[in-house]
Amino acid sequence: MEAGELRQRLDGDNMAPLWEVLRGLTPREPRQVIDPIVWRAETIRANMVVACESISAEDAERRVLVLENPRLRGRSMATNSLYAGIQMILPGETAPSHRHTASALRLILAGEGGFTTVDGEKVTMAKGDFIITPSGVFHDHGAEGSDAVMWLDGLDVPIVQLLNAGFSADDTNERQNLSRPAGDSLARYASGFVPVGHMASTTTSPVFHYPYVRAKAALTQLAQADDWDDAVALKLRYTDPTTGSSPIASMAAFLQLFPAGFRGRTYRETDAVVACIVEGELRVKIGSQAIEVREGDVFVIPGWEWRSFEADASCVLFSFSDRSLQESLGFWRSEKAAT
Ligand code: 1HN
Repeated sequence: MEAGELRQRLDGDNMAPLWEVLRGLTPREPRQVIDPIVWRAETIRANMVVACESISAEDAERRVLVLENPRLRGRSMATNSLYAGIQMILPGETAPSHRHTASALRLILAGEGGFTTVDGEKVTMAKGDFIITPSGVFHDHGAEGSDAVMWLDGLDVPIVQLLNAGFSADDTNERQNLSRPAGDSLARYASGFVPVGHMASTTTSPVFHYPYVRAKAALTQLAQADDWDDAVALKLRYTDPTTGSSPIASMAAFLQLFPAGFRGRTYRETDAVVACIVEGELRVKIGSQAIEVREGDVFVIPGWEWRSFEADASCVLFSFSDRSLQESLGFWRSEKAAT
């Protein structure tokens, strides 16, 4: 039977010839299916000001500007596997308590007096803090000081969608009742101890607040060791201190220090990355594009695309990706360019 005729015959029976699509299903290497992109801090803030005039946090449930990759518009995706957005809460507002299957991670960008309550424990947010909301736990946010509070949200929404395994529910109260004192989980699980009898979870960290003061002290101390990687400089991975694994199974998050004068080697990794400058400035080469990024800029590096970093002054970079998921599946690969 002629190819077109066969295809048509099979089509009617919900079948298709594999030999016409095999190479597409198993490419020789990952193809570029998303674009590199930068969302500038000024643009984010300017649009957020207008959004704040247009809707309250209560009415919006979450007042968030979704960061969409130009190749994935309308799908709430920064990369194929990651959702990213910028959220703002004005003084006195509440983002009401709810829960869902998707896990969230947050990098606090601006404002004092913000808080999030995760599973009954309230956390005060400070700039540079990393906070997680594990799958299925109630979380609400608010701002109790005089500042508007803004942060970067990262969620594994596209992964949950792919698996079609998502549930969600609203809480009975706008704000959760507090069931544990502030600082409880940090003291309990991130002070070099775990409570006797604690059984480590394989999926989420019992610690959900990673204060920037602690992270910055670690970076500053480790910078003195001078053992920079030639591509990623000093790159640290956030962990569940009770297991050493990623705090969230589906997403990995990193904090990275580039020393003044760093000229990084070109490399590539299979995970697409969402990154945000915490302090300083960076020149990033992504494929043939060169971009300069400053504090508060958010950018995407497509998976398996060649990239390199250069810093004239010291720079702190936050990033997250699906690397932990890829690693758990045995998919993750990296490669440095020949020098
Ligand atoms: C969500 O619950 C939050 O809790 C932020 O702050 C962004 C994006 C998609 C779905 C749920 C939040 C979200 C979200």
